[in-house]
Amino acid sequence: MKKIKQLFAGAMLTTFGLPIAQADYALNLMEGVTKVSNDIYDLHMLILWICVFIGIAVFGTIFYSIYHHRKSKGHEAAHFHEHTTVEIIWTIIPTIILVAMAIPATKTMLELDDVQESEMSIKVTGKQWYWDYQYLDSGVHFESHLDEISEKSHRGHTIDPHTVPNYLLSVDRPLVIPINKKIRFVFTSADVIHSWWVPDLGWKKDANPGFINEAWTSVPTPGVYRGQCTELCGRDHGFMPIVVIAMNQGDYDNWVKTTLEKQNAKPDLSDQSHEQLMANGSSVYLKNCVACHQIDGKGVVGNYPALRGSAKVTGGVDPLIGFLQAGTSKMPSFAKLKDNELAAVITYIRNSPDIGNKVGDEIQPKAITPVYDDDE
Ligand SMILES: [Cu+2]
Repeated sequence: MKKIKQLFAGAMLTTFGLPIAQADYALNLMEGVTKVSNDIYDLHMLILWICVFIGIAVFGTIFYSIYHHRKSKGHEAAHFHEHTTVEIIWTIIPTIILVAMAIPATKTMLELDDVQESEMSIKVTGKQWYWDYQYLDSGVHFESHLDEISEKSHRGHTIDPHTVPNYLLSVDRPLVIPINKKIRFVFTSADVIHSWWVPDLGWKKDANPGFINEAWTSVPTPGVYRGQCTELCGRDHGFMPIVVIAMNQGDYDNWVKTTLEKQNAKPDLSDQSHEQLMANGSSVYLKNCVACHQIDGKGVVGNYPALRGSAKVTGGVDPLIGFLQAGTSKMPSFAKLKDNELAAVITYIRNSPDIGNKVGDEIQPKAITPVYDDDE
């Protein structure tokens, strides 16, 4: 089996240049790391082998009959209609096979859906175009965006994607979970339908606006598990990957502690240099603005206005701050950004050569006057 896999992988690589075929799952489903994913894999193999057996039995009989009872040998077709015994047999046997397949399938489905006795819960909200993770027990709450280098590579076309590690499968902030703990996920969406899928966990779940879906996992081995939003309809679902890091309970507890400390710390509102503001602003822009206004600030004609040369962007600072904090019917409010992030991104869009603006100023965090309170 391994040899066939290698041959297949080699053929895919030389014929189509597809390095993905080298992965272990090129020829079959991957087994995943959780008990549920292993059960799904076993179920899949069981059904597959039943199908293979039926296929061989049915086609074997057909080919044998055609060959051995051919006309040139002097055989003649039988002329009979209806045969009660045969009809009963070909009804009963498939029924037994179907029931035999339904039993393990139902067992696995029930196991998949059983979120009872979960030890912790994480709320996952799909947003255009990132994931929002809220740990309902500890209060940890953050957004998880496509990593900057993948973002720059796929939008700017200046970085060769082949040089980007885990291209389009890396995020700035991964979802961290403890191993050997039953974790319940609740899924919803703030805008359109998304679909949360990490193959190693064995399942995927739709995140629908206005609905809550549930799923659970318990990962036995520490590691990094990658996945993607697999919703089809919509522009950028392919650019909101998922990274799950499973770690020992002790490491996880430390992570929660440091994350909460950072999360609750007051933002640094001291003055920053132009370079600092521009670097931070670029990072904020890539996470929050680039999907609509594009990496070159030209926007999308008819849909998203250009920032390049825009009077609103290069004009008065206070109206621009107010506009970003308030949002419009077409653009969400960015009051969620901390004052230092807002100051940096405003500096960036007014001064970045990539965006095509050069006002020659810098906006310091202190200049941000809150329209809405920063705190949620
Ligand atoms: Cu999505």
